[in-house]
Amino acid sequence: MTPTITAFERSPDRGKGLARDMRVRWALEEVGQPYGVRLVSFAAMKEPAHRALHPFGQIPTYEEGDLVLFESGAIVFHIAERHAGLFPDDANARARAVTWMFAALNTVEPPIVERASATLVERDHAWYEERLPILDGRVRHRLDELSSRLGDADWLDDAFSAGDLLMVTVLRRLNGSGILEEYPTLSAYVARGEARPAYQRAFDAQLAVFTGNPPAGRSSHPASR
Ligand SMILES: N[C@@H](CCC(=O)N[C@@H](CS)C(=O)NCC(=O)O)C(=O)O
Repeated sequence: MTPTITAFERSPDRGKGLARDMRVRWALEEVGQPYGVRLVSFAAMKEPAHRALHPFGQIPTYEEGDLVLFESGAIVFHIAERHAGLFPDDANARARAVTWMFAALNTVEPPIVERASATLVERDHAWYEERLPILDGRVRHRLDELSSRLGDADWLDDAFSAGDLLMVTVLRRLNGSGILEEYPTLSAYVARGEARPAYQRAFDAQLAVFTGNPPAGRSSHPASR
């Protein structure tokens, strides 16, 4: 059954791969699963019809028959469980991949999102200039630790996994901050993720929503709510 995901009708990042449907698109592309996309406006996301799918009124969601999921991490986990390509076969290696998924979303993403939110909505406050270096410091702290662990490896635990997929998308949220560039090994890690054909297909599909030129082969439905 072809799943349908939701994505921004008009993404604030102008379709540059930062909205979290990118994670889901990338995962689906990695495993070769075709998917449909229903685009939603900011207003529609807060309507009851969308909240029935996503209690917090956000994207992405994932519908597959009777199954409705929200939370990008849970959706990627579901895709990785149902298809080959995102989890290693070995049970312990798979458990470590899951650990990296949680680390990406629970340990690395929070300071990055906190910083990004501050730059968007706290700029006009008198204390912003004092707060930003504190937030930068929290991000750097995590990147110091992550780059130490990654070392010269290509991926976090041997082969590319759903853990890397989420970590790369999380680190990409630093685009424009200049911080990631301070970490050459992490920058190279993100570039490796971005160079994967599946990533590129997902990126092109997300960007096409913004430009209005969907690539061939995608079934992209207009917003219905
Ligand atoms: N933890 C959620 C976060 C979802 C989220 O923040 N979605 C954003 C787009 S990337 C959104 O819908 N923002 C609009 C809003 O919150 O009104 C996930 O990973 O799926």
